[in-house]
This record gives sequence, structure tokens and C-alpha cells, in this order.
Amino acid sequence: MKEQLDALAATLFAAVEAASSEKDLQELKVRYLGKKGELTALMKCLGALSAEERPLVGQLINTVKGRFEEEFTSRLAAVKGAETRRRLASERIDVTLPGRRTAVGSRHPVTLVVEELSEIFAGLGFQVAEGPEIELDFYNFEALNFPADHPARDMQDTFFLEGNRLLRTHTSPVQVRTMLKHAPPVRIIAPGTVYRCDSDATHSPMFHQIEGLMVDKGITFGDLKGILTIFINQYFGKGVGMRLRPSFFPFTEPSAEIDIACVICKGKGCRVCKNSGWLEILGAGMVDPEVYRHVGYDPDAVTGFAFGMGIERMAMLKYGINDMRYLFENDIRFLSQF
Ligand code: 2NL
Repeated sequence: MKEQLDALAATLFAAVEAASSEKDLQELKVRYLGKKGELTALMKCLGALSAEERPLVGQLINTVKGRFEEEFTSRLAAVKGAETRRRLASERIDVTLPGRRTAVGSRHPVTLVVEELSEIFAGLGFQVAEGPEIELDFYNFEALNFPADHPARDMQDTFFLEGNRLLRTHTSPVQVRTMLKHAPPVRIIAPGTVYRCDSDATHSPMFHQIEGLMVDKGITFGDLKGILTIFINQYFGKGVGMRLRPSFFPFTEPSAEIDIACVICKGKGCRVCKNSGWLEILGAGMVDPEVYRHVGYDPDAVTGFAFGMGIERMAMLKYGINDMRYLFENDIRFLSQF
């Protein structure tokens, strides 16, 4: 029995030495010292021994058990230490590596221009007004002195919707709504998306406009010219050449178109200005008395001016974009340059 015990002890301690995880060690403990363990089995045989042998063998078993406890504890500590070192090594991070950059987008040139124009006009006392893109005939046409069956309505290439509704063809209805709500004086700009049923190399069915309106007692055409001169000098730079030409709009009388000296060729003549040296950038005029009647203003008490311009055109001239389609394609290689 002593030989049996020695052999068992030898395999047991070799196994403890070879265990490479806490799980291995716990399994060994069960296998040798558990209820059905091999060492436990030997202890149960003690009764079969003689009275002289029994204490000797019992003591030997206890020595083996004691040594097992010691070796188990120290092996467990070693295995746990190794496991911790392995985990720390695999989880190690290099804190000297550069951080991952968050990709930050940029604003669309149309947005940039709306913001710049809004800031310039804010400096001149204008507030930003907004309104719906789905409009009624009254706000888009009727109140602006486009009589029913007037050919100018066809010129606007309107997208009509069900129930007398349409997509606004300009931002003028925002000004109509503002005048219906607020008594004069008003000094607003209305930037926004507008729609016209027209699509080719130079026309998009969806584009952007900014309009302005200033109404008060005693506003003159001189105020119109003064405000727009300040605006043009701020947006395009001081001293840019400028001229007014007579024009026509149903909602203003008199009306004018405003040109600036071509920003590309400085007035010498080029492809962009079609060799004229001038670029048309704004339409404007004194608000027609007929508009005041539609919004409940007294045309004998107040006067005012209004103007409108295309945002895409302003963006193209400022950033030297030669094809409007770039503004609608949303190609990241184009957009990330702004
Ligand atoms: C252009 C010309 C213009 C207006 C817009 C306007 C609005 C009201 C009353 C009178 Cl509520 N006028 N707006 C006036 C003149 C010209 O736009 O070329 N736009 C791109």
C-alpha cells in the first residue's frame, strides 16, 4: 500500500506541476481529494490494515495531503499570475499612438452664401423671415399682382399640386405673409428653396433665392440704390462697378435690374459675362401699390422697395464655380473644398 501511495503521490505532484490553469488545478483536487477521489479511496482502505500499519500509512496520507495543499496553493498563485500577465499583454494599448480623427463635414456653398448674405443684411437692419415651400396661388401670384391668366404665370413654370396648392416659384410669398401679419415698418430678407418646372444645363427645378423687402413712410428709390450699393460692395468687394437698367416685374414699379462689372475679367469681356463686361445679379424695384392693397397696407401712407437674387449664381461668382450642376451633385470631392 505504501508503494501504491508513493506512485499516486508522484503522479499527483507531477500533475500539479504541469497544470497550466486554475481549472486544471480544481479538476485535480476533485480527482484526488473529492468524495470519489483516488486519495480518498486509499483512506477508506485504512481499516483493512493492521493496527501497527494503520497510523503509519495514515500519517503518510496526511503528509501527501498537506504537501498537496501547499503545492496547490503555490501553483494556483503562479497560474493566476501567468494568466494576468497574458491578459495584460494582450490588452496592452499604445497610449503614444495618435487619436482617431472624427470626420467633420463642411457646409454646402449655398448654405455659406445664405449665411453671408444674411449677415450683411442683418448689419443693415434686416431680419430673416421664413415660410412654407408649398404655397397657395394667392400668396405666390395673386397678392403679387399676377392677374389670373396673366402670361407671367406661365413664365414661372409652376409645379402645381392638388387643391389649389403649388410649390413656391420665388420667396416673395414669405414677404406677403409677413406684411399680412405685421404693420409697417418691415425690413426683412427671405432666403429659401424655390421650384420651377425647368431643367437643363443652366436651370435646376429646385434652386435657392433670397429676397428683401423694406417698407416704411417715405422710402425712395434712392434708399433702394443705397442699400444695394452697400450690399454689393460688402459681398463682392469695395469699388466694384455697378449699373442699373430699367426692367419689369408685375410686383414692382418702377423696376430695375442691377449689374456688376464682371468679377472674372474686371469688365474687359469674357465667356462668363458673354463679352459684355457686366453680370446681372439682382432684380429690384419699388413695391407696386397693387401689392399693398392685397396685404392691407395703405399705398398712400407707405412706400418701399424689394429685391431678389439667385443664391446659386451668387455662390458661383464668389467661388469661381463654372457649372451650376456642381452645386446639386453633392460630390464629396467638390463639397469638401468649402
Ligand atoms: C429676381 C427679381 C425680385 C421682388 C423680387 C418682391 C416681393 C414683394 C413685393 C415686391 Cl412681396 N417685390 N420681390 C421684387 C423685384 C425683383 O426678384 O431677379 N429674382 C431672382
